[in-house]
Amino acid sequence: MYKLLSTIANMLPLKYLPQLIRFRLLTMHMIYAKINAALWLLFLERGDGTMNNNFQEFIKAAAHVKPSENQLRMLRKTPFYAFIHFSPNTYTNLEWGLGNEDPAIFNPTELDCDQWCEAIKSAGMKGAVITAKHHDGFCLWPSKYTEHSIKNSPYKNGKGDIVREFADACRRHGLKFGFYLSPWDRNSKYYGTPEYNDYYKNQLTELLTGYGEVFHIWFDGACGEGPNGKKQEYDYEGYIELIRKYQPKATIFNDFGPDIRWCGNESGSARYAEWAVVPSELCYRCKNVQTGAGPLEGDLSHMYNSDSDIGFLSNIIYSKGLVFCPSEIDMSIRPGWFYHENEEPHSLERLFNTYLNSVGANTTFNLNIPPMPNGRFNDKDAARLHELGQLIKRSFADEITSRAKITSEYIGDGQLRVRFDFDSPEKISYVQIKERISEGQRVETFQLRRENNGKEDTIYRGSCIGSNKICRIGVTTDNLILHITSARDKVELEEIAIFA
Ligand code: FUL
Repeated sequence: MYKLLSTIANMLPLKYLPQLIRFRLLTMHMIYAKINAALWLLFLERGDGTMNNNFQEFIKAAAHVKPSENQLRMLRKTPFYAFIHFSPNTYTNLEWGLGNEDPAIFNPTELDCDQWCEAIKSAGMKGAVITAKHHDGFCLWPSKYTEHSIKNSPYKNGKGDIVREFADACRRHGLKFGFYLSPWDRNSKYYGTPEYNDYYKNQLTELLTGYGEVFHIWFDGACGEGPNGKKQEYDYEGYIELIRKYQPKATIFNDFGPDIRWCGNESGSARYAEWAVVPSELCYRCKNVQTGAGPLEGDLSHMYNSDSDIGFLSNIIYSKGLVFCPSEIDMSIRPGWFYHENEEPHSLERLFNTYLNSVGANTTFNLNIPPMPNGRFNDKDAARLHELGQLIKRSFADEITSRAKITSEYIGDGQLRVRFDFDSPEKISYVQIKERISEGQRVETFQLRRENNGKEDTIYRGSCIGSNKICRIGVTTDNLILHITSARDKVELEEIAIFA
């Protein structure tokens, strides 16, 4: 249609030039203004001549992009879990080992995985992921494929297996067990050659088949040089295939999916809107592309998967198709991932805020606690975890939702108002909202309001909700209105909970 209008415009006599220029400027403006572009979609035609998806159809399809069972389980049952970084770095004070460390330095004389699990549980976490191998290539289990492992350390005279001790302890304490197997390996002589992928897969198989059920498997994108100065081309597809074969219930973390993606920083900074429905080209390890291409022809290569706005409507309309891939916020309780004596744990406030901005913002939270050289968590870290768990419990202990009279009203499909009326003013500290994420993520924007003498004040403005949104408000009021101001399709809420 646009081409047709252009052709007609070009045929007009010169006296129509001013109108023609105005028409061209107007259309150019419309085409390049992403946000307003939707209005023109019905009139646009693709370069290859095929008609664009109808805008409404695409947005509706976006609203129905659904999580896999594994993703849903992770978001609903295990959104908060621990990371444990333990390796020769713990003894050399490094963050990235060189790969030539002598296994003899690794000697946790008081290793206590039960202490780890108790501390992890006290924070309310439901699982834990251990660095079975970090970039230095040292294995915390006696892998038969390398000598650079615990079997050549003094720990239990070379008879130890910390992955096993930890997996067993997790089970004793009702925690889910996961591991991180770094693809970057600064020790392996195979690194930088095709044999390395076999080496890596052999190690992966040992971990996938020898330690019971695994809930989460973590590999990062770090790809530096190995001992021979070469970089490796990782066979991620092959790694993922192995995991699906041996641990079909595990979620897989990688920068670009397939199941959980990186949030883009390691400091626990959550972003304004953390969509789980994102363009497939930015999360290209997710193979389950659930929509057709967006209605506008365009290119998202200027974005990185860690950009905060990758799920925004203004971007997804240029996508090649959408996938479901929530992000994970990973940070350490201390500045380093590994233990360094001169560091202190972060404040309770910072950790609690990160919890609200991750578990309470449609992402998962992977919080690292580094064991000390003796193999125990530092008492300060254990105490901080306990305080965090207590604060979370206290904050969400006093639910007052049932004291309210609740009325609700849909305004079309995309807008919804739910009103809570209390008999007398109540102190409200938090409002927790959950979309029925099993059916997709839909809410674009919402507000919390209160009515005062017939006038409504907005007390909280939010963007997406997704699996869980915690709004910290701190007001005293006898009424509260949740107004979903825009959504991609009919809003389906699973829960709204109000806490004093
Ligand atoms: C990164 C690694 O380079 C860091 O050492 C750490 O393990 C972090 C969780 O992932 O990619």
